[in-house]
Amino acid sequence: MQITVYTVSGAPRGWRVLLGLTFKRIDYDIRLLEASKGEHKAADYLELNPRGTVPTVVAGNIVLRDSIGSLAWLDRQFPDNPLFGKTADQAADIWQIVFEADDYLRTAINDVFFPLLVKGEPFPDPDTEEAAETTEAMERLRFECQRLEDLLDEQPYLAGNSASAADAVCFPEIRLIQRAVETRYDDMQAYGMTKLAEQYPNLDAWKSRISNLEGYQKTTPVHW
Ligand SMILES: N[C@@H](CCC(=O)N[C@@H](CS)C(=O)NCC(=O)O)C(=O)O
Repeated sequence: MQITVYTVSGAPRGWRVLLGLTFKRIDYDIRLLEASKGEHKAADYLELNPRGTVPTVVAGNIVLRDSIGSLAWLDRQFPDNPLFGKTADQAADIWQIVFEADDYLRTAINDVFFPLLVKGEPFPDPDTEEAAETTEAMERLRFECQRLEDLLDEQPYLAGNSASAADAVCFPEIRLIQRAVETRYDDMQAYGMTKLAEQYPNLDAWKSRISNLEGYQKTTPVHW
């Protein structure tokens, strides 16, 4: 079955699906849309996905318009190398990490980095209301990073010995922090978020582990 993933380079939700396919060792095509040209809001794309969001996954007769929904479908359609575990307990563990990441980690990342990385704004001046909001979002982000760090204390992946949907959902978010350090070092230093490897050694090793998986390179944003 031919699987095509419509996404935007670096979009975290699109990246989730590319990683899920990689973990399951399923081949796929990528159709990269250029957000700056509004390609995700063009009429032909809106026919596939009326919300104009990415990812959209087209596989045979099915069109999937949600990243986590796509991971769940992939796992039912192709049971090898499961993304949601083999037992009920593993599934519960993975779904919990997935939704916690979607609710809390994604929100914290968005609150901290949307102005910086998407709008290209500097971090707000100290003593402003915006600075207080960014500091508070950064605290939430640190809390979420520490939770993931703790999960990796005794296992190589977030939910056990093999890469799962939990890793597919969390990896793009954590990789985005590294991206911010690489591209906006001074801003990140102001918030004490430049020494990620020292602060979160388990997360750092996990990031390398995933980056070394076969097929990972195909998932990476084109200009990173
Ligand atoms: N629940 C959806 C959310 C998709 C979503 O919001 N994707 C972002 C990119 S990460 C997007 O398309 N943003 C552009 C927009 O909302 O116009 C999913 O997980 O697939």
